[in-house]
Amino acid sequence: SVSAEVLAPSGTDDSDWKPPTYPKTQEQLGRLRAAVSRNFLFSHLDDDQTEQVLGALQERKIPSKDIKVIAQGDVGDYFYVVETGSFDIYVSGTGKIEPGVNGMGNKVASCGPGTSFGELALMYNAPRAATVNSTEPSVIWQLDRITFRRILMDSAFQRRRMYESFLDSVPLLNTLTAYERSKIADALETQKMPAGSTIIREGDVGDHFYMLESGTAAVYKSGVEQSIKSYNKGDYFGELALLDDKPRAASVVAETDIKVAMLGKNGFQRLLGPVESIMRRDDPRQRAGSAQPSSSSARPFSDSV
Ligand code: 1OR
Repeated sequence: SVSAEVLAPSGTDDSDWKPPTYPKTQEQLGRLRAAVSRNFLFSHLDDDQTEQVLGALQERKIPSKDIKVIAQGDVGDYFYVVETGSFDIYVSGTGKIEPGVNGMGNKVASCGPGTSFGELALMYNAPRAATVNSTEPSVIWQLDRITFRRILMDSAFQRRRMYESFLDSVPLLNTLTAYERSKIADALETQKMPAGSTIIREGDVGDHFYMLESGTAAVYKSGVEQSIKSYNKGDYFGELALLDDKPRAASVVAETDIKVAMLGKNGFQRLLGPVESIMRRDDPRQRAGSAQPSSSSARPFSDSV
């Protein structure tokens, strides 16, 4: 039963547990590998774990729009990865006005290829927190709750916990929901660097966005001797090159030993869309430009990277 399984600490009396394996054609396996390669929850698995999870995933075709794959309040049975198609997510009982007659509540998010849903109920042994409804014919892959908990959850759970208080303290992210911040946690990598390291080099192609977890960093621009700005815990940098597909506008150097949380370009685009306008507003050149288009406030150099 669900409760007995929850009480059994993993790896004790069930050492002979094996994940189920569903045979797949080469063609299916190819599609599945492509779908999970875009999902951050899978990126921390080792080769063995990846093979076990791929074996345990089952293809499910959703033939049309308006199929409820998950109904809010139900018991959680599967975790899902989207291969093709798209889904809308609804939460009811939020206290906000709930328009429409579908009884599903307010739409809170949409998800498409490479994303996943249905992890919360399995992680927290809670009822389904939302309803997930197809908006077109789709293909998804489902993973049973036991395999999810045994293989995928530990790392995801730890990462969400580990980053929770840090992400709560980043001002840029405070308009996001806790759920959106946990999705960011799934995608972050922490890197430690000694004092003096160059984190970003002016002129390089930008492939990561950074948030400073500890220590301080300084910004330098070629031709200017002194640092033009410094960053402290909770500050972010490296967004401009990603937002506008431009080379790095300045260098960022660690002043002390530092820890940075890095988000790749794909995750940046997928997860930080809702705060793009805040990042652009934080950029002093944009502020100067929009407030006083032809005044003397334009700076001789950028102090954002
Ligand atoms: P689940 O197992 O509870 C429903 O089944 C799934 O919808 C849930 O896991 C998540 O994977 C997904 N709040 C709750 N669940 C959400 C949300 C969400 N977005 C996606 N799911 N949001 C907060 C709404 C107040 C939306 C945040 C953008």
